[in-house]
Amino acid sequence: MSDVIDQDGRIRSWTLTPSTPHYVPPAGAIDAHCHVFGPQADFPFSAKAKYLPQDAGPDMLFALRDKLGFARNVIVQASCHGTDNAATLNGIAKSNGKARGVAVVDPAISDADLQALHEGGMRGVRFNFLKRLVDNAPKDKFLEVAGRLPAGWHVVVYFEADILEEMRPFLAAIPVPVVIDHMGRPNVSQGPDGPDMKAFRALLDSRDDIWVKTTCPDRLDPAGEPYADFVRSVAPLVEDYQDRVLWGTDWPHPNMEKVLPDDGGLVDVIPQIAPTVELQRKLLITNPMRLYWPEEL
Ligand code: 0GY
Repeated sequence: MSDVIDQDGRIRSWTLTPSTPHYVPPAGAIDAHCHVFGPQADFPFSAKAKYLPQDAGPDMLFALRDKLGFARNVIVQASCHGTDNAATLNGIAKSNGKARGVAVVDPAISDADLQALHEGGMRGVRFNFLKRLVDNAPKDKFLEVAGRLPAGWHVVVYFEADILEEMRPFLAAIPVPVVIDHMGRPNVSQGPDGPDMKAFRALLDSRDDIWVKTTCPDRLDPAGEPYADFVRSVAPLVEDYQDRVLWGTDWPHPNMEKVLPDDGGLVDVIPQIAPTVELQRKLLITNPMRLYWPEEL
């Protein structure tokens, strides 16, 4: 048994000792991509889960939020919970209005159940195309449900750079705003003008309501801190698409158990990809508020 695997074989993919970041986020900053796992006694994992993590519930998430200097969270339903959004809804409910969420749904979900998710604080659905995380990604059914989402919702799409070209017609057909997770996972070692970033910019240029999470240096830059390749590839993107970028910790970092990212170190990447106060305000407050708390603007 290793330090990160418990006696039931459940994995811990987050550090127990995150550093306090040097960078202090502006008041009201939003961690716009994080998850909760369980607690499994109340919210068991899906029978189809591709990984089985240890509990990382809302109390832990909110303690980290406070330690890192954030005010709110956007909790994205993790694939290990399948299409039962109860754990994510529980996190939102426990947040005192400081969290909203993105659901994962069976495309056959009823309109009434979508509305119930809205009332529980969900503001979008996520379509996951990573074969290591989900068995099926039925584009036709995804488009059908995307056409009947509650007003103001968006679609979050998770895919990797090698399928960007084949994703284009599908992404073009989504009838609501689109948010791309982790920039579609480009190879950041190619730099800001490399083929992956070029292709991703072409996608952003194809419609003005595609947003992007400039997240996951830990996943995208295997060299680790200070994530130099990530910074040099992503800073120009934040500058050029400054009204459509979001940022998040990705805590509890599903499937990252081999190298546990230091969450404080991730926060310290922010001023490197968004070097001005104005860019930081957009990235951490204005942009996520527009998607998740528009009624407060
Ligand atoms: C992420 C990335 C991953 C996992 C999930 O829902 C999930 O299980 O999103 C991953 O393994 O790349 O955004 O958390």
